[in-house]
Amino acid sequence: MLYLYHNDMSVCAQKVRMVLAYKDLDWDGSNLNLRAGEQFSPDFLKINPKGVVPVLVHDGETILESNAIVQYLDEVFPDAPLLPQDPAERARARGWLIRLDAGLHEQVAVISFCVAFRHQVLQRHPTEESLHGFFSRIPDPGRRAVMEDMVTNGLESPRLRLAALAYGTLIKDMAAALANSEWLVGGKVSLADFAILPYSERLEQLQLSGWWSKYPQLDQWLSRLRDTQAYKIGMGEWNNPTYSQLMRDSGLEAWPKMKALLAAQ
Ligand SMILES: N[C@@H](CCC(=O)N[C@@H](CS)C(=O)NCC(=O)O)C(=O)O
Repeated sequence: MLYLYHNDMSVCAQKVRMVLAYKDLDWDGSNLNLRAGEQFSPDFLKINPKGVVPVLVHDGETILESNAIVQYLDEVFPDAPLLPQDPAERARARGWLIRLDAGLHEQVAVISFCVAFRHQVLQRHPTEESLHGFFSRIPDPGRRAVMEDMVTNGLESPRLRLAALAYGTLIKDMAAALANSEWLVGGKVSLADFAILPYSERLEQLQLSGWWSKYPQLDQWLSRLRDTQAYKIGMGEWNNPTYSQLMRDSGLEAWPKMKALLAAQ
């Protein structure tokens, strides 16, 4: 009944899997290998012409966009609601989701690729011809240009500084929201927490948690969420150790540069 096209380590798929788990919903799915370019296969492009995961198929409806998917799930399966009742709090929770679409999602990709994932691409495509073939399969020219920059320039990409600055702002806003509250919005876990969690965990996997060392409430929030079944089922069980190892090793190597990027704010 619920079918998810996803990827084990994709931040937006992690968010959807946690919501499915929180609501105790049964689902089936395909875990696409994004490095092998399965998202650009003709069959998948028919499902999502953008060539990205996640995609949810439910009762014949195809739902694109992870933030639309989680809100759809919350409406169609209202047990264990994940948006607050109070309209102002609902609006604030949605504000955290919008923030991802308004840039943060792209910034996490920049940081992940410039620090770690570019190494996977370079390893898979050791010759210039093969690398060119990889870039040319990306259908959208804007996305192709960003990928070329991240893979080619890595830590020297000018995009990296902008991504670090965006994260600097996010961290300050999270610290303020969590100063006197266990959750980002209201007195209970919500879509806001499950949406932002993968973007914080990713930084930790990339050894960047030093960016929020002066805000212990962020670590406390992270461990509170890691104690939930939703996290354990939706994220923990899908952790890909090869990716984690790469993020740890390349993150440690990149830390002096990454620390300086944020310190320069
Ligand atoms: N706005 C989209 C973004 C989807 C997206 O960028 N997904 C990534 C994984 S997190 C992807 O499929 N990337 C494919 C690629 O890198 O080619 C959403 O929230 O669903």
